Amino acid sequence: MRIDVLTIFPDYLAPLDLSLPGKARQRGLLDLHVHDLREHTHDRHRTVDDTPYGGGAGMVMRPEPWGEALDAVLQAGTGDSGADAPVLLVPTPSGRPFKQADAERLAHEPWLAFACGRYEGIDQRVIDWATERMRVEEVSLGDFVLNGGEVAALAMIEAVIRLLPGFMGNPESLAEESHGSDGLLEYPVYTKPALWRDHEVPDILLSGDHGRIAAWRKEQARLRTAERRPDLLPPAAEA
Ligand code: 6GU
Repeated sequence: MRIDVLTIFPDYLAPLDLSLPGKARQRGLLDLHVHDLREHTHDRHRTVDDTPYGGGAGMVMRPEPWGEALDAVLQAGTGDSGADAPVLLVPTPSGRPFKQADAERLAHEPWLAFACGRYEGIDQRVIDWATERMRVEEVSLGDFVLNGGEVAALAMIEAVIRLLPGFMGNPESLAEESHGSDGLLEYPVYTKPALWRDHEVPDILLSGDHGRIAAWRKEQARLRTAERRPDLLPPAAEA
């Protein structure tokens, strides 16, 4: 998979050189290109923002550097990804929620690009122009505000690339996890020792009875989901 990231802070993406993503890059599973948006400015101060039309607080990212940067990405990536355009993800708190199902769907794409905005956002015409040329998705991590799209892009990239075939050492660990196929949160987990600081591992897990253990885990997942994320539970049957 090819991934392009456009940002004014390329260093924010440095963690993708580490650990599993780093290995995936070395092994050629992930072809990552991080681009500095300021390379596509032409004034002495390398200005990427300006005041909003209509007034108001904050600054808006100017469209021209974005247009040039996206043109360069389209030119560079066409060919070696096998696609003629990436799916463009625009992280923004005003996007629709990014879910595990999105990560699973995007993991099948040959080419993704992330447009990381700062300040009050990117001039909407950049999104509108891009929509005429590629699939564009404005997506959010949740109902809170970050300073820019970089940390969100990092999170989304990790969510996608860990699903690539061959990425994980132990693909079975993908089978049972929160937001997985049953839609519930993960049950609590324990390891040795069986007694630690007066806290015991639940007896059932030491019983060797795999049927009862599976039933207990399912119930724990349901209880935890009801407590923390009741919105994820299937609707209760009508009486
Ligand atoms: Cl995707 N971007 C920003 N800037 N803030 C966020 C977010 C994204 N998701 C939650 N907060």
